[in-house]
Amino acid sequence: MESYLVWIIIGAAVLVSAAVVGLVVATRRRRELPPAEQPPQVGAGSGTVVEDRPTGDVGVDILPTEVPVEAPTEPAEPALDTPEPPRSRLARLRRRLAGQQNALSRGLLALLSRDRIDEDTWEDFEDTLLTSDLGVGPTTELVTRLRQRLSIDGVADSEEARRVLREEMIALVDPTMDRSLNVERTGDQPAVVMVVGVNGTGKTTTVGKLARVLVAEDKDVMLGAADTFRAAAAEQLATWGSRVGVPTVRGEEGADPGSVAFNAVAAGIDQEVDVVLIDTAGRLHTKTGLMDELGKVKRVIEKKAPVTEVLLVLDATTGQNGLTQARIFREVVDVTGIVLTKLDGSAKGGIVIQVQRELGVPVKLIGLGEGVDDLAPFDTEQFVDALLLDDNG
Ligand SMILES: Nc1nc2c(ncn2[C@@H]2O[C@H](COP(=O)(O)OP(=O)(O)OP(=O)(O)O)[C@@H](O)[C@H]2O)c(=O)[nH]1
Ligand SMILES: [Mg+2]
Repeated sequence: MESYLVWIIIGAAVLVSAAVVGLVVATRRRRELPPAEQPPQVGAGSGTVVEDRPTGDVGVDILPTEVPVEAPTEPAEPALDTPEPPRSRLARLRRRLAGQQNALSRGLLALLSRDRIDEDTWEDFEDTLLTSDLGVGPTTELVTRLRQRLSIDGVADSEEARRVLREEMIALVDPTMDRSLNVERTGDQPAVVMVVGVNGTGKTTTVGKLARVLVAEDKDVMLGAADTFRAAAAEQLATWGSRVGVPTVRGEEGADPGSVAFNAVAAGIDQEVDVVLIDTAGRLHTKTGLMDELGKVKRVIEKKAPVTEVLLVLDATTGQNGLTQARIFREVVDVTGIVLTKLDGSAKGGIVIQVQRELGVPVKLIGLGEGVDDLAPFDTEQFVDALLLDDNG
């Protein structure tokens, strides 16, 4: 009986000491823990974070009318070399489209090299157009027009057929569309270009290359890093900035994109630049939809100056997917021009025609590679010529 009591006492002692040890460890841990995570704060100046407003729910109406803006990060060293002129850029497009032996070009050549075009040939041709991302509507239209013209006039030779085809392709791409960029200063306000698109399409790269083109045209340019999804995004843009010799306004990772864009435009007005280029995110931290956020960024900017151009960047290699994205973006930000990137890759040129049809918005710029000069203004005739290029072209 006594030993039973002894065991009870020992057991109780063990329990009490375990509880005490547990308590001590827990208290220590709590002391070591960092303070609970704060909501990301809004930067009110370039490169700075001023803890005055929470990010998650920044409404357009609570933005201050005047935000103190610090001097943007000055580029480390200005670009000294001169950008490649557009004409030779387009010559490179010709080579690249030809180099990849794209299906459209080959299909067209096959068609043109026949002496007589029979039903099977037309069908093959139609298939080729469809697999080149031309889309059903434009394909049917093109084939119908060609059949009409070639049967009425007869095909004298393949040169003649090529000429007719060239004309019809140009008509499809539509040379009447205004492809100029609205990048002129008006009064005391800079032009503001917003660059939008899903992640990875080439927005940041396009902003960098475009800045270089504008600098070459003697324009003063300011960049705004409104992609605050990750710190590396602002860094990537600032690197482009220093590469081409223009300043970049940025906020901290997680800062409110609208606020950074607003600050960039404010700095652009203060410093009397000609063009402010705003890079935006393809993804977000907050639960707000990307589209809502972009609409908000645009409205916030417009408290300072009108957005003169909204460029939607689409990766040409994504085909149909890109079209779906385009439709969604058009709804919220009133896209004024398309930048079709990665045309140097496995892209099929027909997407140019389809995307313009779909949106009623012209392709204004094309991306031809990752280099600084790999952006060219879109030129209908040159583009069609590049598509129709044969090995001797
Ligand atoms: N081949 C080729 N690559 C390109 C072109 N444009 C952009 N890229 C590459 O595509 C990748 C993504 O480009 P980014 O400019 O970072 O794309 P982004 O849209 O800003 O991406 P997020 O910031 O993540 O939304 C990079 O590796 C670029 O070098 C192009 O015209 N041709
Ligand atoms: Mg980017």
